[in-house]
Formats: sequence, C-alpha cells, structure tokens
Amino acid sequence: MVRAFLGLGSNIGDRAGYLRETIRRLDAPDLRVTGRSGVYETVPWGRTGQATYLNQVVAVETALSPRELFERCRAVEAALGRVRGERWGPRTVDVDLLLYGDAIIAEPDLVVPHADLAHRAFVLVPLAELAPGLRLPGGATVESLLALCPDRESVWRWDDADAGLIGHEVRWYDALPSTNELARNLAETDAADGMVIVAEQQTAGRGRLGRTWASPSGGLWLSVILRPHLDLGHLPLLGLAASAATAAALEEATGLHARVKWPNDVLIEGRKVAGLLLEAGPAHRDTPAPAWLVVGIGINANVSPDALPSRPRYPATSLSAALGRPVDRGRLLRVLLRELDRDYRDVREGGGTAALRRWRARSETLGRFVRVATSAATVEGLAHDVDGTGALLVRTSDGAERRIVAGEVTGEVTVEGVR
Ligand code: BT5
Repeated sequence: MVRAFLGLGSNIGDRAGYLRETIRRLDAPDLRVTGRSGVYETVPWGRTGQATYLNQVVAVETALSPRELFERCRAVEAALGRVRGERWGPRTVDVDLLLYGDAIIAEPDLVVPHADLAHRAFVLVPLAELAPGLRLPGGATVESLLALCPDRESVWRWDDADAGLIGHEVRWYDALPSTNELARNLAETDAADGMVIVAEQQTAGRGRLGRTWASPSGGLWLSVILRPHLDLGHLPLLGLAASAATAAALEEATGLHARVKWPNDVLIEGRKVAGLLLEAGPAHRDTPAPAWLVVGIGINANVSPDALPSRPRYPATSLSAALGRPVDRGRLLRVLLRELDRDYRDVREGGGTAALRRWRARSETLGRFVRVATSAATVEGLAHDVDGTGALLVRTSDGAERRIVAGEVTGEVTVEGVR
C-alpha cells in the first residue's frame, strides 16, 4: 500500500457539496480515504473575474499504481461533471494527484509531485494542516515551501456555517473601476440573488451622492447583488441591517469595538473604517419592489491611513492601523457574508426587527443632538430612534418629530446641559 495525497477544488454550484461527494466516490476497497484537511476558500489563481474556489486535500492509502490512481481521479471528475449535464461545460470539481509516496513521475500527462504543489498556497495550506512536517521527494518540508509561497493571503478557512445565500458565488477581480458598477450591470442581466463581486482595488470607487471612495489595494471592496422583493421604502432598513452586519463582522474578525453612524457608516474609535452604498434598480410594473439591489461595502482593511482622505471633523482609519497588524481579509470577508446573510434573512422574513435591534445596540447616533442635512433642509434635534423602515426619528426643539429617510448627519449639536 502506498500513501498518496489528492487535491480537490470546486468553484461552481454547491462547492462544499461537490467536495463531500468527491470524497464519497473516491473511497473504495482499493482506495481508502484515510484523512482530510479542512476546507479552504481561495482566490482563483491568475484569473481575474472567476469565482472563488473551495479547496481541500485528502490522504489515501492505495494499491493502485500512479496511473490507475490518476485515471480514478479523472473518472470521479467526469462523473461529477456529468451531474450538471453539461458535457463540455466548466468542471464542477478538479481532483489532482499531488503526491504518490516518494515517486517522481514526469510523463506528458502525469507529473508527480504535481506541478502546482511547491508554489501554490491553495495546495500547501491544506496539505500542511493534514500532514505537518511532510517531506516531499527532494527533502523540502511542506512548511518550508509554504514560507516561500507568495500567495499565502489568498487562502482562508471555510466552514459549513459560511454556506448562506449571500456569497454562494464570490467573483474576484484584480482591479475594477467600481464593484457597484459591475454588480449593477450583472444585476440587470441574470446574476443570482446573493452573488458577490470583490475587487483587489477600485480605480473609480464611489461614495454616496457622487462622492469618491478611495479604494487602494489592501482594502476589502465588494458589492452584493440582492433580489429581495422589498418595497423601496424599506431600502434604508436594509442599509442599517448591512451596516450592523459589517460592524459585527469587523468586531468578530479583529476584536475591535465597531459602532454605526446613521445612515451607513461604520466607525472605530470615532473614525470611519467602512462605508456602504446602496443602489436600487427600476421597480417592477405592478409592485413597488425594485428588480434588484446592490449593497456596496468598502472596508479599509490593510490600508495605510496616508492613503485615505483626511477630514478633520470626520477622520478615517483602517483596521490595520487600529490593530497594529494586518487582518486576514479572506476570513473577514467570510464572516461579513455570514453576518449579512443573517441580517438579510431577518429583513426579508422577520421585518428586520432583530437587525434593527443590533443596529440600535451599536449606534453612535441615537440619543445625541444632531444636525442632519437632507436635500430639502437641515434638521436639528435629538436623534431618538429609527423606525421600522430605517428612517431616523429626530425630535426638534419645538417638540415636533421629523422622520428622515435620506440625509447626512453633518454634525453633533451640543445643547447646554445635555449631550
Ligand atoms: C460611503 O459614501 O461611505 C460609501 C462608500 C461605499 C464604497 C463601496 S466600495 C465597494 C463598492 N463599490 C463602490 O464603488 N462603492 C462601494 P459617503 O458616505 O458618501 O462617504 C464618502 C466620503 O468619505 C468621501 O467624500 C471622502 O470624504 C470620504 N472617504 C473616501 N474614501 C474613504 C475611505 N476609504 N475611508 C474613509 N473615508 C473615505
């Protein structure tokens, strides 16, 4: 019997399901699956605009020859490919023969150790977890190769709790003018509810009201396409839910205390670390629900504060600046998508009550005297609550209550004796 290692990868459909099914089909009397790594999500290597992969490495004990094992892997790939009924379509799963004992094979169609093994983090990370200290033919350990690997940051742990509607497909781009712009175009065609677009950097990132959003490399710039059949009047509610989700994710991923500012800012130590931009498509003819929504989220993750605009009254920060070390953006992305999924479901199915509760608990705005600029006027008063649609309720000095659907909290007003 020989111990061999196989690398599995899937970037279409129910990716985790395909990995499980692949392992189930590989396991046979002449091919025992004896170990498996955790599942990792990875940025598609060298291919901008592709969906992220789930990757996993399994250990097998087998009496099959290298060529027989290779053929077995191909057969499982083909069987799962056919499940989708697309004979020439993209493959649902790749099964690569990574290592076969100490064998070194160099045939035209079969190279062992696998050509990608020595320098691809999506193979080395799960392999190092499954077989720590493993030496490759030639003597190098997996860990020593991993230490030299340039794309370590493009691989992060994935778990089953991450399998929600939002982020079932994540398309990763090196650079885009704006993820919101691409998401809008995709939403106009047939992009699925919950699809996510991520760019390593944006060259024309957008803020609200035509403002510019600085989006250098190192940040997390993404847009989520949603089709919630939600009345347009509830758009602010979705914005609050998404900012509460963002704040919760930042906190879980970094331990930093994150607050929200109405309508859609996320702050750390009073400085803006993330902003959200919601855009809606045209409404259906007979319902007030827009055909699609795009939730754009910009997080200053590993960005130098020098690359951010400095506004003395409303400063910016980044997670790495606040933490004093870089964050794992991939894991942060997954935590964020899980939190968004939870709050999105709450808005769709539970009227947003729980999401609003979470927003209120983190609010930097409620309970303060504020000045809010709307397109019509500037309102000053006590921001005492938000209503069920996400509108801000402000009590002015004459005792009247103003309901503000869209606007900008431009300043905090200090009223003598109360603050
Ligand atoms: C926002 O606008 O806060 C919404 C930002 C949304 C960005 C995401 S990134 C992914 C997606 N694709 C896009 O093209 N956009 C979305 P607003 O509240 O208008 O804030 C914009 C203002 O914040 C600017 O006028 C600057 O003063 C400041 N600003 C610009 N870039 C910043 C940054 N990276 N961090 C903090 N403040 C910034």
